[in-house]
Amino acid sequence: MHPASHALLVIDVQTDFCPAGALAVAHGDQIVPGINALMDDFNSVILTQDWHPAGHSSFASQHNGHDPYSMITMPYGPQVLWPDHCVQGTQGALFHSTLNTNRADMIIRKGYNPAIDSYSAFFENDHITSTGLAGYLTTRGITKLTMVGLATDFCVHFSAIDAAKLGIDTTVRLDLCRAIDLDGSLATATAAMTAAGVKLVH
Ligand code: VGL
Ligand code: ZN
Repeated sequence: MHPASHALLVIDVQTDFCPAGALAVAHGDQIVPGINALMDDFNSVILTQDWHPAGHSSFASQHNGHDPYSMITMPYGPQVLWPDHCVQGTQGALFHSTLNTNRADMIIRKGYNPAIDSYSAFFENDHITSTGLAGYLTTRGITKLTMVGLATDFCVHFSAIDAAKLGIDTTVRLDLCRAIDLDGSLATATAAMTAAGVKLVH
C-alpha cells in the first residue's frame, strides 16, 4: 500500500473517450478493470473529468470550415479542434460506467473555460491558468503521483509534464493508458515525458 503522500491520478476515464463515444480512444475501455484494481494499492485517489460547456472553443463545430482533428492557432497557441465531447451534464461526460468512482477523494474538472482548452489537470492550455490541483496536492502533502487514463498523448501527457515541472515525482503507467495518436503524437508525448523526467512504466 502506498502512503497517502503518493496519489493515484486517474485522467478522463469518461464515456466520450471510450469506444462508441464522441472522441473515442481505441480500446479506451480496456484499461478500466486494471485501474479499478490499482486503486486498492493507494490511500489517495484523485479523478479528473473533462468538462466542457456546450459550444466550447476547442470544438471544430465552432470554427467554420475546420474539420475535427485539424489544427488552428488560438491566442494561447496551437490547438487541435475536436469533435464535440464531454459536454457538461451529458451522458458522454460521465465517467465510464464500470470505473470505480467511490474511492475518489477529489474529482477535478477541467476545460470549463469556454475560451481555453485544458489538457493538463494542473493548468489550462495557456499554461498559466491553474485548475487548483497543485494547491490541493500541496495542502494534502502529496508529493508523488502515479498517472493512468485517457488519452496518453494529450491529457495524460500534459498532466505528467506539468506535475514533473512542479517537482512532483511522477510515474505514468502506460499499460493503463490508451492514446489518440494523431500524426505521431504518441511518440512525441513519450519523448517529451521522458525528457521532463517522468518515469514511464510499460
Ligand atoms: C482529451 C482531447 C480533448 C484527453 C480531452 O482527455 O486526452 N483529449 N479533450
Ligand atoms: Zn476535451
